[in-house]
Amino acid sequence: MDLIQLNQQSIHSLEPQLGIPKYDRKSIKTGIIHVGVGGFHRSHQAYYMHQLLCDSDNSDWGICGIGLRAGDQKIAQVLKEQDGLYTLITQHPNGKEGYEVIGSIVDFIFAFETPQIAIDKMAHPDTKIVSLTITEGGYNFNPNTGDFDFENPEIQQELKNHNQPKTVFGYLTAALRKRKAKGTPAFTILSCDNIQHNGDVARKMLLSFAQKQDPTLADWIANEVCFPNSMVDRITPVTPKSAIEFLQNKYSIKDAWPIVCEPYIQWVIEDRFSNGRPPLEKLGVQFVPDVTPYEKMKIRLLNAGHSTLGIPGAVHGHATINACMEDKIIARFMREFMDQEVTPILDEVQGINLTEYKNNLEDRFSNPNIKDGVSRICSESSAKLPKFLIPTLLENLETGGSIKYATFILSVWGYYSAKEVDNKANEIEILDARKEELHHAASGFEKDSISFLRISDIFGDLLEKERFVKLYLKMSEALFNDSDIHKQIKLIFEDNYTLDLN
Ligand code: CS2
Repeated sequence: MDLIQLNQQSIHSLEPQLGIPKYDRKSIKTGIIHVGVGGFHRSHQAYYMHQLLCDSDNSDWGICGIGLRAGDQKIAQVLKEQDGLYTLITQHPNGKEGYEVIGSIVDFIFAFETPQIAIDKMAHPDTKIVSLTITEGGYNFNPNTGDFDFENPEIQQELKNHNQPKTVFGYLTAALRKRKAKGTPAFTILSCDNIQHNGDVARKMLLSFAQKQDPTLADWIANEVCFPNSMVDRITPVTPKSAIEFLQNKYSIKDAWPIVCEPYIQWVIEDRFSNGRPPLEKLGVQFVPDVTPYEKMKIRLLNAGHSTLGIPGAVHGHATINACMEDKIIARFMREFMDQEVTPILDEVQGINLTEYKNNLEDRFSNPNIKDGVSRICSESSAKLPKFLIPTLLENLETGGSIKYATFILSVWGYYSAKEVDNKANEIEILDARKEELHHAASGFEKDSISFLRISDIFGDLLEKERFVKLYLKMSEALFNDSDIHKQIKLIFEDNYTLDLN
């Protein structure tokens, strides 16, 4: 059978089992510009907007994606060939699957090649919101001090050349400068990254940059642009080849980049917008005055929970998060970490029973049809752990709480960075912008046992916390002698280490 190339023209000839956009995509305005159209954006925000667009009252809220980086070329090409359309495949734990063609991304600009078009689009009066999924690293802060990193050569270039932006900061200031000059109201900047106080961080970073580049503009941004904090959630693994093949074999559709995700979805946003917002509450999105307790709960339990499975799981030789959950010892390790180290430092979250939330996380991580790669979870740990895990450790050091689970993760991370192979001598796929530096520092363990902890912008002043350093050294020594993860975790359950220390 001939394959049907997924695009606007072919959409009506697709199988009836497949949901297709029930709105006239040509009449949609792009009220949202999104920077960072990755898998997560396509399973989460673009899915919400797709649902919203089914109601013709909301036709101002289509999305125009923007790709700033050279690496965005592939998505630019795919979305161009497919007129922004792609299939969202929802995988339920019981094997049920949902297929829906998402139509909310009605335009895409590969800004890396055409920066001025992107600036003009952001500056257009139709643009009401610029949303971001640029990853933890994209905010360009020093993870230890939280200050903007002016050393970054791209930032230095942008500071001099206002009209040749490279990073999101150059684009946002260029577009906002234009809006200010023309008297167009400011847009909202809506961060959708897994960073606590993501809106506040976006604001602080943009204002630091703008202040250096153009102080009058910085004042205008400070007064006119809202940066709501938000908590986002939907597990979205890297698209497996099998998903592409499945669509071809079962539905005869040629979709070069479908997205696979879990059924669970959540979005909690502070209701502070500069220039209007879509009525997302109709879809169950929660608008709250303060998102802090929600984001802290999610980042410290879900995201850190992922790392507490993935890092030991990688060394043990597991490929997926569901395999880590099937491993009773690693799964129990994660739950103990959540119960003993995270739960005590969380504030009460209105309407949420934490035990149920954690049970639900276990179910989500166990979903056998998501097959979330351990390599995705461990990717960019150098940016993730300072946000997801180390703050929990610091809070417990402060209050005298348990630190053994979080400390063990940092020890295993050091071991993993030094050896780069699992216990079966297979190479571990490590995706981290700082891989070399991590490897170099961690490999020094035998000569200088705290060499890894000396990466100060990751570990901050942990090196000065005696209780932590003693435990880290014992755990690391044990691991470097015998990297049997199960054996080492059992020692922790038996309280071997802490008894020793007191
Ligand atoms: C994961 C997240 O990459 C990670 O560290 O924990 O991508 C996670 O899957 C999402 O935040 C789920 O909402």
